[in-house]
Amino acid sequence: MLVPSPMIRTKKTKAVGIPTIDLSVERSELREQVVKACEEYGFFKVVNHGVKKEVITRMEEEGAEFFAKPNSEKLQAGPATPFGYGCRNIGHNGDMGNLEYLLLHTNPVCISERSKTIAKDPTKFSCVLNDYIGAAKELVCDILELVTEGLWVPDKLSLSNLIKDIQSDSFLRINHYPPLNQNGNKNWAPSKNDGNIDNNASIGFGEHSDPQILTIQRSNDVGGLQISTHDGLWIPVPPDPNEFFIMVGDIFQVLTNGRFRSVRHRALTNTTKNRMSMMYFAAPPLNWWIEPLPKMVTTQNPNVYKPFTWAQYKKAAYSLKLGDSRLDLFKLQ
Ligand code: GA4
Repeated sequence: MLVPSPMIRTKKTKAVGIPTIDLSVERSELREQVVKACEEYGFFKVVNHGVKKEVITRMEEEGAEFFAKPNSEKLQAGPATPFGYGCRNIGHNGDMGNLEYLLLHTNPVCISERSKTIAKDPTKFSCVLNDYIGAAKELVCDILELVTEGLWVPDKLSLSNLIKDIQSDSFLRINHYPPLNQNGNKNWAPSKNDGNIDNNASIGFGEHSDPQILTIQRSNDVGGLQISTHDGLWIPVPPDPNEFFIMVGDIFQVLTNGRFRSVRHRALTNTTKNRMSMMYFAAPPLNWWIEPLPKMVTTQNPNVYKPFTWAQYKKAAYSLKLGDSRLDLFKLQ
C-alpha cells in the first residue's frame, strides 16, 4: 500500500538555512552555538567533525551493496524484529513507508552474528560497521559534552557516559528509499544525482520524532529529509554526504525539562534516484531512569515529567503509531 502524496502538503514548507556548526571553532563559542541550535530547531548540521571520509565511504558502499542484492537474499537478513532487514513496515501498529532498511544493534557481538546474514564478507562488514559506529559514538559524546558544558551541568560526562556504557541501547539504521515514479511504482533505473527534491515525491518515512537522546544522520547526495520547525513549517534539508545532521530526540527533551524539544521530521522519496540514509540513535541502557537534569529544574521552571526508565519509554513508543506524541503520556498533571 502506498502512502498518498497529498499528505506531503499538510503543512507549508519554508526555505531557510539549516543551522551549521563548525566543530573546529573555540570550545567556549561552540557550546553556546550547540545549545542555541538545540533550543531553536532541535536540529543542526556539523562540519569539521573529524570523522574520516574513508569510514563514511566504506559504510556507504557496504549499505549500497546490501540493498542491491536480490530480494530473496535480503530477506535472509530479516525480519527486523527487533534487528535485521525490514521492508515497508514501520513499528508494530500498521505504519508503512516507501523504504527498506537494516536495523543493527551497536554491540560488537550482535554485529558479528548479524553480519553473517547481511554480507558476503561478514568480517569486512563487521569491521566497517564497527568503525562507523565508533566514529558516530565519539561524535555524539563530543556533542553531549558540549551541551552539558553549555548548560552548566556540574558533571560534564553525565550524558556521554550513558552512551559509552556497555549496556547502552544505541543502534544504527540504514534506510534505502528506492525511486518512486508519479504512479507510486518503483523505478530502479539510475540517473544523475543533483540532490534536489522533486515535486512528485511520496512520503518515504512519515512524520515523527526519534525517541532516543540524540540522532546522528547522514545520507547520500539525494535530498528527502525535512524537519518541522517549532511553529510547524517544513524545512527541506539539502543533502550533504560528507557532513552529519544532529537531531534532538524525546529523551533529550525530558533531560532538559522541555528546554530542548525533539525535532519532528520525515523523509520523502525521489522519483528517479535512490536515496540512502544512515542514522545512529544514541540511547541509554534499558534500565536507566530518565528524569530532568537537576540543573534544569527550578522554581520558575518546575519538573514537567514523571520519572521512567528507557525500557518503559520504548515500550510505550512501540505501543503507539509513528507520528504520535508519546511524551504526553509521561507528563505530570
Ligand atoms: C523512530 C526512530 C527509529 O527509526 C526507530 C523507529 C521505530 C521503528 O521503526 O521500529 C519506531 C519509531 C522509531 C518511533 C515509534 C515506534 C518505534 C516505529 C514506531 C511506530 C527504530 C525508533 O527507535 O523509533
